[in-house]
Amino acid sequence: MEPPRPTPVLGAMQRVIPAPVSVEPAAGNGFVFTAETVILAEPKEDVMRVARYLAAAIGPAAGLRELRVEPLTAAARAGGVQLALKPATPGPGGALDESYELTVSPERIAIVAPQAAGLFYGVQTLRQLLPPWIEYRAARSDKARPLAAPAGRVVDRPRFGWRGAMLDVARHFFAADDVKRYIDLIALYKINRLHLHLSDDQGWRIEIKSWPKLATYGGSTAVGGGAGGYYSQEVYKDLVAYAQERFITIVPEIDMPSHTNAALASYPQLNCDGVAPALYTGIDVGFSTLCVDKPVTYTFIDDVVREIAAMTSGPYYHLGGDEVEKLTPAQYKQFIERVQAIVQKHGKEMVGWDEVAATELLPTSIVQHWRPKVGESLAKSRRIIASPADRAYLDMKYEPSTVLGLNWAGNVSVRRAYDWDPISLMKGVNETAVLGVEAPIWSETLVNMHDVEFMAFPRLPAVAEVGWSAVDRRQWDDFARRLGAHAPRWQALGVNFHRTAEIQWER
Ligand code: TNX
Repeated sequence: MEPPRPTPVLGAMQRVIPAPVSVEPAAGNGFVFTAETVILAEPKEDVMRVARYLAAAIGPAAGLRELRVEPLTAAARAGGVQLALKPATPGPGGALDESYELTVSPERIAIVAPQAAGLFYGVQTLRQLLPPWIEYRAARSDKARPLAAPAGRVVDRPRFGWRGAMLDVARHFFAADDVKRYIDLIALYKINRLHLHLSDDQGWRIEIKSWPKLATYGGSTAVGGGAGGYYSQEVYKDLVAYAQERFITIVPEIDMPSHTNAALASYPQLNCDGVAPALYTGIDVGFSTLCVDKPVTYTFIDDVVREIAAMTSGPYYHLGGDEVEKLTPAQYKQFIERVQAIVQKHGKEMVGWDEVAATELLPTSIVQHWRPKVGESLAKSRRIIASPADRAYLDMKYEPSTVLGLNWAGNVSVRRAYDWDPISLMKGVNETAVLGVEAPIWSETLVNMHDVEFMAFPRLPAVAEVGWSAVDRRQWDDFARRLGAHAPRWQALGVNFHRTAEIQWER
């Protein structure tokens, strides 16, 4: 028996965030899911993984519990939801090709991409084409619900290879399940890096087996004096794998030489005077520093980098390097260059906040621009991520009346978070040096995921589009309209988003 035809979701093709390269809605019926619908995937492990992700994401909503996944063979090319690879054209410098094409017709849904990553992004677009109720847990019953995707074609590829989010798990600790939820939410917007700020004055959040007190003592509190916490190595590895399955690379950061009170409190020998300070639960910055003249400091750093590098599948390691008030410029320079060599020795590419641009960097090292003013040293940097605080810091208040957040870089409305371009904003910087963008969330004022979500939504999708979409596809009024249409989906996902008056929210 034919299932009842659902009312088509008007304009679903027009709501995709980040804006694709091209979207062509087609006249007539779209694809209707039935009990017979199968996912046909090229029989390769990473493609099958995307297929299983898709099956789990939409199958239950369609009342199919799990859509069946079968190998895509020539004979099977007739119908279903197809995930297929096509020959890749290698990008400059062997860059990963994250493009995809998605075609929806009454006969089939086809996602074609050169790499599994592109198939995953095609799946995220497909998810956005489907009605928001698929995201409700309650929709995951065994009652069949009519589900359809609108007909049309999407051709898409990202502008930048680095589309990041950052979570400060040091000022307040967020447990692994919270981080997984954040990973799931950012994946919907095709973010592909999650930078974890794993240590700061107020807490050390990752188990280091050779220096166990870092986590057990240094991780025992948080801003305001709460309980703190840390990830065991098993839990961290599981997070890395969970992110990787969603094509997100974890970028671990252990901030140094400053922002290190938690480490200094855990081990007296890391202090120049050999005396451990008390744990710190305030929100000042710049006051702490590792003892850069002691050999033990570099033994400590080598151990930390080695253990973290061994657990991190991605190529990056972030050494922080920001807001150092207790060292001379010469001491700072020597320190960063020495730690950079340690990072390189352990096979990772160094990332540092923009202060590191004043040192001698290796060609592979990456500078993360954060201070709104662009300094001369940034202009000569060869690899740059744009996180200008007055645009991309999602811990800034939206407006003066926002209760959560800080405002040292001003208020960041959704429009401010959206209406900028990394290349024209960082004047004097070589265009080809810009790897992409990242939206950090610092957690001095954020105590749980409810708070984090309030700051991230709706600004995270705004920065995601800055990172993904071509300049000529980005226009504020159009974005604001698309964004308003995402409210029912966030509601279904249980996202605590800020209903800012800048946007007309769809109900
Ligand atoms: C500046 S951004 C900091 C952080 C704070 C943040 C608050 C950066 C490299 N340093 O230590 O948490 O401002 O917005």
